[in-house]
Amino acid sequence: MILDKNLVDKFVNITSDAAIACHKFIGKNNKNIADKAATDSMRNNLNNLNINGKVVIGEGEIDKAPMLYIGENLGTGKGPEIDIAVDPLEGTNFAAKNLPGALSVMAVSSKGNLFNAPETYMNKLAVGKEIPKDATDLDFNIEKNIKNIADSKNKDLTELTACLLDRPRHKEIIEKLKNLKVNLKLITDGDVSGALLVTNPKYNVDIFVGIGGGPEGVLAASALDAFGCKFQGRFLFSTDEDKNRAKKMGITDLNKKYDLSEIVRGDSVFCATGITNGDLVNGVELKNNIYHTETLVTHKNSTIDIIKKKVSIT
Ligand code: VTB
Repeated sequence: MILDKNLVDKFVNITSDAAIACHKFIGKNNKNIADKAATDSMRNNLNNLNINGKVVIGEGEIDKAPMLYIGENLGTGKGPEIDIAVDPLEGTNFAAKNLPGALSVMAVSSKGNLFNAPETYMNKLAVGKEIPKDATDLDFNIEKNIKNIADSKNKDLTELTACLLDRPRHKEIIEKLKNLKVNLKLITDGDVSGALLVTNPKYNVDIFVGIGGGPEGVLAASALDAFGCKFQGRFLFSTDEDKNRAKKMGITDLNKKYDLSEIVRGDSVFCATGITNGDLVNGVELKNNIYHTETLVTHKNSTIDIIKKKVSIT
């Protein structure tokens, strides 16, 4: 197995370190400085690993360096070929404003198994593993998806909750959900975390829907795969530039609906460390010169865990 336990532990250290690097910039109302701290930490640590890694989901193209850019090679080059998806600081606003929900996120797979996603929006749908696969679909209208979820959970519509980004583009779907008397969980940012709320009934979210970042969709999909949940996504290309870039990336059908199995194939690892406290994990805490971090780690077919780490201040 390429992604063995030893490598998984190292990936956990990487998002944990990136979260720690961000810690001193929480609440400084400066998104860029916090993002840079997390990115620099992630890049340095990944470059020290004995892998032949390549960024398939990053923060832009090469001209946007110093962010981790799509196509960037990482690692010593002496090791397995690995595809890496990164979002060193997911929820930059949360970190800058000291609000709950900031995460440092990474997903990895062996080469060729993570979708090489363009930096465009994606229309997404995620539901928990208890919902039959054919009960929901990105191409069903929201009324049908909600009614089918209610039927399969044997619940009233008023007992269901839909999570989506609070954006003007979702005005219509929000109105429809309100008319159905479904409860809303409207998040301001952070739709990796939002999508993962369908993984456990304790979060009380029955469906995650709506348009968010494509890269965040692929990251969420890798964790949802380990949880056995359903995810579908369709990229939205609005400008000619977007469309041309997609074609260069080998996407021929710009309107294609992707199932989870086409976004993440085979084995994958997902790590998300809390920077500020959130639904999934707690944020970094500094006590007596020791940083405490919490990381949600999923490794398909082997691990779903919250790893707590203590790291002495250096
Ligand atoms: C989401 C969310 C991110 O961007 O993908 C969102 O997960 C989508 O973009 O945390 P808009 O803000 O343009 O709606 C973030 O909110 C920020 O990257």
